[in-house]
Amino acid sequence: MLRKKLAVLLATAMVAASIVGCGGADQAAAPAEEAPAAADDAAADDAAPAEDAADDAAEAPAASGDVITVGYAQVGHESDWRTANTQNYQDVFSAENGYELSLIDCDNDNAVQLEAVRNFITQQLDYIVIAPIETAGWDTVLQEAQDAGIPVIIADREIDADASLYDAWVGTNTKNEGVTAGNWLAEYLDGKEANILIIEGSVGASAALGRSEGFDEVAAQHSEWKILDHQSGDFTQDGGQEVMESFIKSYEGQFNVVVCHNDNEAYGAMDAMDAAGITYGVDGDVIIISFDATHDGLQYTLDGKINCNVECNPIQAAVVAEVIQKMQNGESFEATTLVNDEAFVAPGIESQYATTMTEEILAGRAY
Ligand code: GZL
Ligand code: ZN
Repeated sequence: MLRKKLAVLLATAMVAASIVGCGGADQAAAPAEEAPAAADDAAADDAAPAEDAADDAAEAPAASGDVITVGYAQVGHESDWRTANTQNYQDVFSAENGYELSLIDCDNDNAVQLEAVRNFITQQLDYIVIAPIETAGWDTVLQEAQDAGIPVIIADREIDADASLYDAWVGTNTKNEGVTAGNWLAEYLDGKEANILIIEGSVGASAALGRSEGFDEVAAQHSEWKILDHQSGDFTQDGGQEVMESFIKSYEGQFNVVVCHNDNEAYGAMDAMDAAGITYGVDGDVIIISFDATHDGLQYTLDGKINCNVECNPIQAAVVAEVIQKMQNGESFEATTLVNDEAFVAPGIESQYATTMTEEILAGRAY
């Protein structure tokens, strides 16, 4: 894995900062080429008195071991997965662990998320973590954070921005999740026809784009498969139900596979199929594939209602905290860290791509 050159720059900047005393760790984390700017600022302030510089340096949390302030621009509260991810950040970035966490629930609204990040910059937080609602539109605000000398970690999802504009990435490979779902379906169908409906995640979200890309790649290898339709359910239960209701109107009796990009959409789809008297799961007419493998999603998988559930691990905060600690200490850190996933299938199904669910597995799950 690439070791970020920032560590060297950081160490240099830390020295520069302690001499220039340009304030908190965020300045100290600025790459070396930024440090002279801070020096210029001091010069511009008519050579701020020496004691101010010393005070500023003392304030640098790195020096005094003070609280590390972290801003987390969270996607929203759209799903059980998101709830587990938020709780995990609150558990890890706690006061007793030496942090002050500002977690902003951006309610799946891209404009709100950009504003939250800009507020973190204004507040001069030490670190900014972003779980991007959409992949696009990040270059400008990331440049602003970099100009302010605040390290940025992209978490959970991916963005379409040059990697030089942020400092680290921690998340899951959602394309692989889509490939796993497709490979499992091919193994399960064993050459039988599939007429597939897909309830996608939020429009523009890398998790939705990745799962679609991976599944489509496998689907393209199977001429006996047909994707009848696909529509976004926005990663919510209501969205899953609404999309499934419209699919039933258009395709009743024509489909035998429903792919839901997360568990909450699957719960909505099951409600819609129940209302229409359509059976699903291992003993039903329709195969359900879901993603996330949250607790309730795995309960449905254990009960045979969901045939295959591909995990996407929301427990990522400790990995992010480790990167922040390394940045704080001027150590080299992983630029990219993948959080691992696996897949689960209903009892009675044996698969080379997934683990057959048991009560013990469910009891042992962290979320
Ligand atoms: C995946 C994550 C997705 C989950 C959904 O990494 O971003 O967002 O699959 C959540 O449940 O809403
Ligand atoms: Zn095939």
